[in-house]
Amino acid sequence: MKLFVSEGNPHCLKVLAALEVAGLQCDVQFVNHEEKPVPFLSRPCLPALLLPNGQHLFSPNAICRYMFEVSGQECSEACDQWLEWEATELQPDLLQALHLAVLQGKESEATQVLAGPLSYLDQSLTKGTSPFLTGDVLSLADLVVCAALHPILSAPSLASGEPKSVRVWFDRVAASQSCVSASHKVLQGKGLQAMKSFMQRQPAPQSGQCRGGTQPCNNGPAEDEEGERVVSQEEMEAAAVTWGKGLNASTAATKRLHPILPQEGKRNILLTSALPYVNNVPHLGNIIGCVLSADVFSRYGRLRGWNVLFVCGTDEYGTATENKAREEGLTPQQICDKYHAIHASIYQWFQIDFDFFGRTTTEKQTEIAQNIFWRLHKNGFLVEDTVEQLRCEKCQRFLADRFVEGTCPHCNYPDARGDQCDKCGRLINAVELKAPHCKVCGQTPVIRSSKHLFLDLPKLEPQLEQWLDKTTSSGDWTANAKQITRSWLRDGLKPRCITRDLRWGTPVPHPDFKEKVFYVWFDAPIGYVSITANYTDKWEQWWKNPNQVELYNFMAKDNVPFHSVVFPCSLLGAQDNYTLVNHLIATEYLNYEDTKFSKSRGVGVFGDMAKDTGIPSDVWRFYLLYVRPEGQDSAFSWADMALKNNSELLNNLGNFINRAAMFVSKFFDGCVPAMELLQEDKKLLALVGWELQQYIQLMDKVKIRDALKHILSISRHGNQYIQVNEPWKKIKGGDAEWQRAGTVTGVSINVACLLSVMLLPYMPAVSRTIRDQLNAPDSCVSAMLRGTGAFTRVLDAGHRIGTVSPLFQKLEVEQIEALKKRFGGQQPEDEPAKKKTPTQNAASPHSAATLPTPAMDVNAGADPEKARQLTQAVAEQGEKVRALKAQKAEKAAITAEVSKLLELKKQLTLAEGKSPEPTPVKGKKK
Ligand code: B3M
Ligand code: ZN
Repeated sequence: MKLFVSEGNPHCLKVLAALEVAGLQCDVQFVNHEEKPVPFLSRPCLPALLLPNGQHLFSPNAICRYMFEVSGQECSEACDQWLEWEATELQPDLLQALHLAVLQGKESEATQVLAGPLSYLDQSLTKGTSPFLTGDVLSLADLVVCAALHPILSAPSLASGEPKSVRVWFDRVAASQSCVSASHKVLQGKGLQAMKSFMQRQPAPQSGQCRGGTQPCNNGPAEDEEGERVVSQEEMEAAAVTWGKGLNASTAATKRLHPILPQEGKRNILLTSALPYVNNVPHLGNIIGCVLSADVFSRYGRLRGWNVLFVCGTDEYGTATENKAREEGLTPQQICDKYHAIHASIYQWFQIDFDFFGRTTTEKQTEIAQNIFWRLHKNGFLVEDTVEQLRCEKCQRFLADRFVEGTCPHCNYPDARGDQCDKCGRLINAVELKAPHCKVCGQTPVIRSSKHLFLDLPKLEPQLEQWLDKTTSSGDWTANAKQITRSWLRDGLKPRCITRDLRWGTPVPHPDFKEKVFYVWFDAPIGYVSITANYTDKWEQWWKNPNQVELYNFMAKDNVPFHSVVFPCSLLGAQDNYTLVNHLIATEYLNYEDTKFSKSRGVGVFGDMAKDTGIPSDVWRFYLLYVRPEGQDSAFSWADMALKNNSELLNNLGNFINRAAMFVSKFFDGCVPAMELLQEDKKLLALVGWELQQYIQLMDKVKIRDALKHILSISRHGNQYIQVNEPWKKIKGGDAEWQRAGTVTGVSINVACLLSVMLLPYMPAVSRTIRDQLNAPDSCVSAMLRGTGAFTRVLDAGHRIGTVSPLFQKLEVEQIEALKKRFGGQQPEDEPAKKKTPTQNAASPHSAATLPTPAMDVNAGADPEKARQLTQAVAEQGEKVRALKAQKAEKAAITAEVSKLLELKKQLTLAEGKSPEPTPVKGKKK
């Protein structure tokens, strides 16, 4: 007997456990996931058992059962039933849960998926009196079910919500020698991560979503053997009908008129992005975490026809600003002015389309913050207390928040800040820090007392919980936002100090606290309100209008508790009918390559440097959104950025749009040809329509990264459609063929138009360029994303398109290497040790020392206009070559055109100011 298993394959756990319990002699062989040990099966199928008679078993439960029987142990009817349940009920949910947890990092969603089967298990366990599933002794049923649940229930990040009876039973079974050793062999102590490569080979379990009832059912696509979605006849016909309807003139785009105010009968969306600290230059992680994500959603919302107001601004008060002022020898106000302008220009470059970008150091801020303060005071939600505070005798000041660092009292992280620990995320009272030291001079501070005011969170807790229950169930809160909030409440709320012994802040108006200012985290969220008030006098229509307004807050996860607990408590306690957050959207962290962004070490790309890379703003946006830390930390990687640019933007999306447009301009004199749909065209319409609907469903739920993938799927479908239908060949055929070429071209150019709309939130400039090239009416923008979304014909036969040119440029390896080096934190050796300031960075694009490759030397002999023309010529020539090859033309003819193409490419390289590729040495004389 021989058992084939593979590492990280969860189905192998149970067979190994069963083997051990059965005590059989068996040769166990670990093979890789692709191995096909069962000769007559065309797909890999593990585990598999080779029987002495040469036959194979390859259903995991059948293997277990066989082993038990051979060893002479009975498998009762009850046991059989459990095996049946495990295979048909538990497994589908389990696979979905593993997919969510292992590949998508969506742990709380994974737990939700399993709620149904676990409660069934719970009922069975609590109904009976015996400790095991089928009686008083451990049976095969226990082994199989326990092994199946093992990866999930033994993962610390996942196990928590399961019923108690299940936990007790599981711990009992999992502790058995057979389970322990099976788990060790398969998971190697790596837990969930051990299963990653196995899970990546499994088809995404989509239809399973409809079973549990907790997830929206998306009529998960049926797939054929190649994994392509099967489109039904009805779907195709429906898609063709939608297509035929064409543009509805009534959906003309509405212009944005300021001030934007809530409107009766509309979805009124107030959208905020966390207010970036003014004391530094934001890095890519900051940008994707708040402003960029919020920008994409607000652009999308406007396309959907919602009435959106998007506000943001710089967060200017606090110790961090005072620190920076000291560092740069400026006043805090000068620092704010300087960095506010830097922030504004960075966001402008990234095309962040705020309705208003304000700041927190304004009169309105003082007015509104003090008003909220007095209301809290009057309503009895502020309490006075004497506080032990750290004071640095050397610096002669109280060390609030960021002036002190030490070891976290909760998790022992050595670099905890005075107010929060970056490692465990918990809030800290500076005096609780172990081994504290002054950040300015390094001395150990002493403890002194001072009188302060506290927001009485315990008193507000019942109201808060009631509101949270409602808002988190009706709104879209990201899983991390809910989880962080829950853990805050679980730990119990304590009064929070809202005053500080500082100068740079909103003054506390109470006469007993004249020398103090508000704590930044009391003050900053009020900035959303005051910034809106600086935008319009009618700000209360947004902020004191919870019935008509939906509030979305975008932020990175470390900001969550202030937006879900502290700020809502301030507003609830003010009792002034404030609009509270409905949807709290928090990202995880973005790392830089395999480390963290660090201004001081010069590691990572900061907002002001992105434009110096020569990579267009839209491409930056695309890549950041492609790796948006949605549900899980992610990383920025130069190599990956180049890869995604070259494969997804250039070869997939850009190629499709450019081909479609080139066909119109070359084969049909720039006019969209007549279209007569055949089955194949309708199939494409249905496929595209489905992707569009997925996109809308995901975007409505702010799954920005996931939605982007559906745009790329559309162009992939489009490329395939062109490839199969070969319009460049048919154009040369008889009437019928010529007409086919027309239909395929006409459908494709309309798909391109749809893509321009779907792309708009992500890549606004590219979207605009496509629409210009297609000469598409503005009304198409508002037409296709309304309601459930409709892919309809917007460019009719006879429509004249504009001038076509390529949309994207290749990112070359050497260019990327140079950038990677430049932002990798090492200083070039011959770089004089200049004092670095954020605006005048040592690694400026014009300093030759940091630009070792000629590819980046953009100034030498570059001629942008010529380059543009040549780019077009290269594209056309490339198309010609492709067409010749496709026609299987004579070799000599192809070679001639290929050498023209190479010559054009060479000229292009020169016009771009790069040096041409080195000539290959092989076979040539020197
Ligand atoms: N400035 C923290 C941050 O940028 C803080 C956000 C305030 S939002 C009201 O991460
Ligand atoms: Zn000091």
